[in-house]
Amino acid sequence: DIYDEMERSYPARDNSCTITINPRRSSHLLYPEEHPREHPVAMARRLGILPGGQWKPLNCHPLFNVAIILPYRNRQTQLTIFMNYIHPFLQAQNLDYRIFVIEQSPVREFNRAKLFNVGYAEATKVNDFHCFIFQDIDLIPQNPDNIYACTKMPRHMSSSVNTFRYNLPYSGLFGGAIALTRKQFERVNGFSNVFYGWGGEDDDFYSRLQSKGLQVTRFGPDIAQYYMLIHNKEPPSSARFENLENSAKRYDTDGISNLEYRVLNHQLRPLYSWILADV
Ligand code: NGS
Repeated sequence: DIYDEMERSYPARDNSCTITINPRRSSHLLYPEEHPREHPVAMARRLGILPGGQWKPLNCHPLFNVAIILPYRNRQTQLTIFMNYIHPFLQAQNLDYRIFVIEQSPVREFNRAKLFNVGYAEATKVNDFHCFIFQDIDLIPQNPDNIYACTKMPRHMSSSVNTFRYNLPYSGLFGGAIALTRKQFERVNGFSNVFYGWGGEDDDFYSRLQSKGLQVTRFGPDIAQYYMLIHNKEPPSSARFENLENSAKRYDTDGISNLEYRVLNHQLRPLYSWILADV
């Protein structure tokens, strides 16, 4: 039972929100690109979302407290599609959540992993989040039972993606969308900061989990289904294999322990908290 694997953020009490997990229910969402888009201000008002993309249920006590961290640069259309889709999805799960978009300033190659670390650090400054979801904005969860909260072990949430014909390409894949408690994340010193350019940072993170004996959880392929928004592939970085070869030497010294960045700008936008960072 999936529910037994969940790690609650708040103790159960009278009038705790219930979340019914039904493994047979799968909404096969097709073409989220074609869903109607609403103005962010109108959407926030209609759905009762607070500035900075925060929401929690008011008629029951939520069980899960989650920060959703999205690394970002230059993908406005995808961001719009993602936000239109994800708020109703998260509200249906009765989560106490807040969405952070961490945008990398121009010029240097994209550093997905370091942006996750920045998201963790900035989110932690504003609230004592119990659970973190780190995910790419091109991934749309298709099954409403794929609960956006943490499990007893770190969870690979996007193990069943349409572009891989809903198969896991390799057993150590830990990219796309993942969920970790703050404790689990801190235990491995977060992500490595050295992976500029595409590829390898997720493999490095997986090796960090293994080095601490943290087994990875995955829900079944029916539940873990994602639709990937179409975009051009990034050219892989040439440094990624070299960085991976000496991963183990950097576990304790490279991560949230030595994280350095500058916040250039930040705004509480209607559907998310926006942070522009120089990393
Ligand atoms: C591996 C990459 C990972 C990446 C995975 C899936 O080869 O970072 O492919 O990529 N590792 C290295 O490059 C060392 S995907 O097919 O989704 O674009 O996540």
